[in-house]
Amino acid sequence: SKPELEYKMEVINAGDKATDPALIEKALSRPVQKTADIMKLVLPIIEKVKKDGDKALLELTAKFDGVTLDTPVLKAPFPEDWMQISDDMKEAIDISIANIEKFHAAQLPKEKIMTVETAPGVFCSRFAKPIENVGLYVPGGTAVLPSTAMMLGVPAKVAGCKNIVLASPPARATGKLTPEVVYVAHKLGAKCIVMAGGAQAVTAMAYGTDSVLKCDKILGPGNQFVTAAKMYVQNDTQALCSIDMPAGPSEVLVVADGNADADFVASDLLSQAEHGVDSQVILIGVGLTKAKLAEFEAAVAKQAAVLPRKEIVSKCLAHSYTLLVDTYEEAFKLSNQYAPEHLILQIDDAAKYVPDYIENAGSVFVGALSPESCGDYSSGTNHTLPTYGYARQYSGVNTATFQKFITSQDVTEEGLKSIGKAVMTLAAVEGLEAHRNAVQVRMDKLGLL
Ligand code: HSO
Ligand code: ZN
Repeated sequence: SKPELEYKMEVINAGDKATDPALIEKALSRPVQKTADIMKLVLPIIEKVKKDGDKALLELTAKFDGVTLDTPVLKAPFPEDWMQISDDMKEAIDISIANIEKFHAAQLPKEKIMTVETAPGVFCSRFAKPIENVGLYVPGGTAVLPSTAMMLGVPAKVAGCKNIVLASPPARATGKLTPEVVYVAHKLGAKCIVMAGGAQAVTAMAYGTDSVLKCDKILGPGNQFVTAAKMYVQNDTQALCSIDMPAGPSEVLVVADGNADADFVASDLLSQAEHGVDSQVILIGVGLTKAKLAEFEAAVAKQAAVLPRKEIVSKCLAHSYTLLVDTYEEAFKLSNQYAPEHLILQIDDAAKYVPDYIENAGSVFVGALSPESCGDYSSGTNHTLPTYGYARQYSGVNTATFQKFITSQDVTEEGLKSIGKAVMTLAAVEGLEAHRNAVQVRMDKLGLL
């Protein structure tokens, strides 16, 4: 018989008076990613798709996904029989899209153009324009991920992107795309779905092929091959393509105190752990008694044992940590240091700490009744968030992710009087006489000098 699975997280004392800071450091460190090795495998794929376009896509989809297609692209309007889903599923998607749309529409600039008179007669403005062509990668394989299609597609639609292209590999068993993903694409008004995965899909969208529109920005999570290909095309001026952010394994940090419901805490830890063996799960316990900690641990073991993905969960928990601290301040200090993708607060008066105590996090889940699952699917916030500590400098996907902000200025005669001398003085010190002269000629003609 199989050995019993274990569902245990290592416990570390991590308050300000902790005796071993190295242990805390270890608990909060992420595994090193080896991009160089992956790049060796990905480069030939990129070269092949750049050279042979559609033909290469078809070959690679046959090789990696075991599906033989006539054309690599499914064009809108999408055939009904490719999006057969239950009414319940439709309703779930419709509700979620509506909420995501509301939240992302509220992020649009309030006015068409924002103008500030910085000095008398100097009018500086800023306005937003959508990125024209965007490529959204929706992973396939064993997972079905319509939520990813929603989280990337809805803000793109709200921002007003002209062409939304999706890419997702067809399922080995059916030779077709996930019907839920096709339904979402239909609701988004997507132009087409590239039926390919991995680096080949990213390459096709970055450079374009006969049937795939070249995209200006490529977004979406994926395995190491997808990430490597995104990094490559972002750095290739020939592709002239940007990406959303570097992606690593998903992660959660739960802060829980003695009054937290052990079943709720356990359920949040496990919903992260089931994502994958490399998922990062951290629990920070604030002022827990021994008995309360034991209650948390028992709830984790009990819920985990009946999960379909318990093998994954067990492996994930084996490299996960519970950090014990005495105060909320200590908890937030550690959390800000870790910069989690998801931060869940199951503490008294959780709302009181938002936003003042939070410096680094992708998205925050406030209070006992706000599980990460709500944000993963239906509440309206985006689930494409910075991982790997990038929450220190990156935001999650939002409406501005799909926009450029363009500035403009309108300088009047009064404006030249205001700043002309400063401009000429700075141009002179930089030795840029033509710059200085561009102001001088104008001021001369106006009789300002
Ligand atoms: N928690 C994942 C998103 C997701 N969860 C998709 C379920 N489906 C990363 O934020
Ligand atoms: Zn999730």
